[in-house]
Amino acid sequence: MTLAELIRNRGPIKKIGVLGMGYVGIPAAVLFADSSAFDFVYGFQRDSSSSGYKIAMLNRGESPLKGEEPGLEDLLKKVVAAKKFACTSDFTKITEMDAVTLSIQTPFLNKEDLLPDFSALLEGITQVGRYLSSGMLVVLESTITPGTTNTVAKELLEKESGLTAGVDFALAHAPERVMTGRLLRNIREHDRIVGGIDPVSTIRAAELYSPVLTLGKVIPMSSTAAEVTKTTENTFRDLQIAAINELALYCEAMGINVYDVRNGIDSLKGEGITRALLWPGAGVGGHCLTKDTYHLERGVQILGKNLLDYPVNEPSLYVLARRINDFMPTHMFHLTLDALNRAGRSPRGAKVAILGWAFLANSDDTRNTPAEPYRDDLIQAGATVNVHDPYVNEYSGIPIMQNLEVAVKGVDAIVIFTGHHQYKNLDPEHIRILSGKTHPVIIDGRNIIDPDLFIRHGFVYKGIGRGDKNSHIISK
Ligand code: SAJ
Repeated sequence: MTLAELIRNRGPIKKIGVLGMGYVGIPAAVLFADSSAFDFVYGFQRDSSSSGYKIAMLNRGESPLKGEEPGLEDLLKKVVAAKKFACTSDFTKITEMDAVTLSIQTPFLNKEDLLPDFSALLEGITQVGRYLSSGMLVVLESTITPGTTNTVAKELLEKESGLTAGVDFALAHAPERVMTGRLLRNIREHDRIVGGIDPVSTIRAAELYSPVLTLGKVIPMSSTAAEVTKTTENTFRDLQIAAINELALYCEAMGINVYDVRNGIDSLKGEGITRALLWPGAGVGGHCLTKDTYHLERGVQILGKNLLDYPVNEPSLYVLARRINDFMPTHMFHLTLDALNRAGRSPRGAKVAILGWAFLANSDDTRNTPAEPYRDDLIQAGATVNVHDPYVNEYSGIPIMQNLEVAVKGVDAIVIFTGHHQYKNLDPEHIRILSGKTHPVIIDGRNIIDPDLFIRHGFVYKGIGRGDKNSHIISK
């Protein structure tokens, strides 16, 4: 019997399992459960010491995600009350599912050697393989090195189940495209890349995602093309950010305002002129842009081995972009040293308040936050550092303050690392009094404050890309 016949006999997808209750898995599971096309959704979560708490929370209809996620909590309460969604650590229930998706983190172990840490993903795939039944669909939503679905994942599923992909079960890659703060909207409204290892798998996976799409549509392709699409869209975003970050560094050196230049460039409109100018800043964090370039690089090394025609001894443009973006926290440190010096202070013994620990504005997501290497540099230089963030409750080994006044009390410098809306209306006079300094330092890593306002109140100001202000005269 062919896979198409097996799937026809099994009938439409009714029961879905989602492995990995995080920023990707939770909204996906809730939207599947809320769709009238499906009967029931299990969220599968390991009952581990670090994340086992999520199981009880989710079954109470409470979201473990702390940042602002419009609509998620209400929808979760609705599907739990309707008994269409439950979270469990009993992976044997996978056998009952028609389709299983995996949304598990795929960080990099070593970026230099392009070595990813697939341990959590492989453990998840092993669990699915153990309880796989014929005619089932398996979908990888995690961002992975191109070629992974049709090799590593396929082989492990076949080894664990004794079944054959493309014959006994369907297998596809349908990468997530969500951003914290708009998880539900992104899943509903973004087009969905769906890449099967064969056309039958692609069609079955399209059947899974179509019911939850409102504005978005399914874009079918092969699993490898889907993997390259996902890793490349993040690599290109990182490249665009690196381009404007480099311009910001140039503008500082030339004494001009990068935002004037950006507005100028952006004004050239008209047919065929596309310009995706992004925003310079204190650094690029998160779980995606900081690693997907390396997945793409690894993919071409594996799939394009000895076939790639590229300028000899020239670095990858994409990896260079990563290095420029990874440099921005160091640049923030250099700006801080220079400003402290202008205020007659050295970093040794200085007190600094970092405003914003999350990598993204108005979120609680601290993965690969660019503020951490900056804090490390400050401490290395002998400074003491307070960290404030309205959304982040805790972070391993670093106390996070929720009270802004306490965080800036008695400090020599205030350094904005995340563009949370709470920081947009900082009152310079109030902050200056709390600091107890005549010329406190303020470093704006996200261009959210008005430099002139703070300069008028005696601050020593520095901003990313603000060559027009960074050597301002210090007001008496
Ligand atoms: N950043 C800048 N300048 C910008 C935009 C972002 O410095 O103009 C910084 C942010 O401050 C942050 C980092 O880059 O530290 C990443 O920000 P992001 O807005 O890219 O947020 P992510 O990483 O959560 O979302 C990206 C998105 N990818 C694309 O738009 C191509 C999202 O659509 C993906 O779903 C997500 O990666 C992912 O999960 O892959």
